[in-house]
Order: sequence, then structure tokens, then C-alpha cells
Amino acid sequence: MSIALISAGSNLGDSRALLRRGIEELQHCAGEVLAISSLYRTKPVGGVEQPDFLNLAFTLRTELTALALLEKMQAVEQSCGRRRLLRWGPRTLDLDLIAFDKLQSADNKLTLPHPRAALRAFVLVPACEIAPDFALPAPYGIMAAPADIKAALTALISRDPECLNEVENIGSLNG
Ligand code: A4P
Ligand code: MG
Repeated sequence: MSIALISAGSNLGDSRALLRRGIEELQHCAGEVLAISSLYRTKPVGGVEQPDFLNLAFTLRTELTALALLEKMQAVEQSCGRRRLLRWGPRTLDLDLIAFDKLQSADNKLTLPHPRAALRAFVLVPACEIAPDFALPAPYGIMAAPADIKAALTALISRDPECLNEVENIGSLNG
């Protein structure tokens, strides 16, 4: 049995409904959802000019391997209308595996912990709400890695105090 920390985002279509549906579908095929963060309205990072995102994080208990879970996540993205037209472009549903137990992987198909998570308030703020102690093993190639989600968020804020202005808590997913 493993615990996965997953980040979800949407900025196309009915984003709130798509996030709800994505979590439900993943729960049916991959395991038990343990906790879901608040919903956040966030400013787009990288890529093209595009609408604001809705983002959240959740934890999942699963019997699957990390790679099998990633495949289920990608199938759920497809079922929720995901079309991969543009890297970092607008999307109906994006599910990213941020961490999976303490697994490390340098594989392009599945890099763990997620290589960009520690740079992103839209990942760390929701994740810190539900899993501040979730351990982050050192990512490949980076020596001084944060020990857990809370440490990663503290480090991000000290590097970029403005980052919290890009991330607004808008209450519960179902509210
Ligand atoms: N992949 C490797 N490791 C992982 C992992 N840990 N989790 C591979 C998920 N996928 C992983 O992903 C591209 C490839 O990454 C996959 O083939 C997978 O095998 P993708 O979902 O097809 O494409 P993408 O999401 O466009 O690329 P990427 O690199 O995942 O984008 P990011 O880094 O997720 O950025 N701004 C705001 N405010 N909110 C957002 O949610 N999201 C993005 C996407 C940009 N800006 C954003 C947001
Ligand atoms: Mg992605």
C-alpha cells in the first residue's frame, strides 16, 4: 500500500466540475482518496497567455505501482477531455504525481518527486494544506532539497515572497 500526493489543475471548460469528476474517476480505478485541499484560483505559470487556473491537491492510498497510477491518471485526463496540443497550454484536466511514498525516479515518463513542484505555489500551497509532512526525497541533480512539502513552501516563499499573491483560496471543491 502506498500514498500518492497528486496536484490537479484545470483552466478550460467547467473546471470545478472537471476536478470533481477527475477525483471521482481516479478513486474508482486507482484507490481511496484520503484528503482533498481547498480549491484555489491561480495565475497561469509559464506557457502562453491563458485563463486563470483552478488548482487543488489530494492524497490517495493505492495498491498500484507509481507507473500504473500515472497511467490511470492519464486515462482519467483523457476521459475528461484532455487534448495535448501545447505544452503548458490550457487544459481541461491535468493530474500530476507530485510524490509517491519516498520513491525517486529520473525517468522522463515519470520523474519523482515532480521536478517542478518545488517551484510552484499553485502546487505547494494546496499540498501544504493537506500533507505538510509529506517527505520529498532529494530530486535528481539537486543537492539541497527540501525535506517535505512545508519546507519546500517555506523555501519558495523566502525566495519569492510575492508568490502567494498568485494563489487565492476560494473554498471547498464541493462548496
Ligand atoms: N511526467 C513525468 N513525470 C511526471 C509526474 N511526476 N507526473 C511526464 C505527471 N507526469 C509526469 O505531461 C508531460 C509528460 O510528463 C507526460 O508524458 C508524463 O509521462 P503532460 O501532462 O502530458 O503535459 P503538461 O502537463 O503540459 O506538461 P507538464 O510538464 O506536466 O506541465 P506542468 O509542469 O504540469 O505545467 N499554472 C497554474 N496556475 N496552474 C497549473 O495547474 N499547469 C501547468 C502545466 C502550467 N502552468 C500552470 C499550471
Ligand atoms: Mg501534467
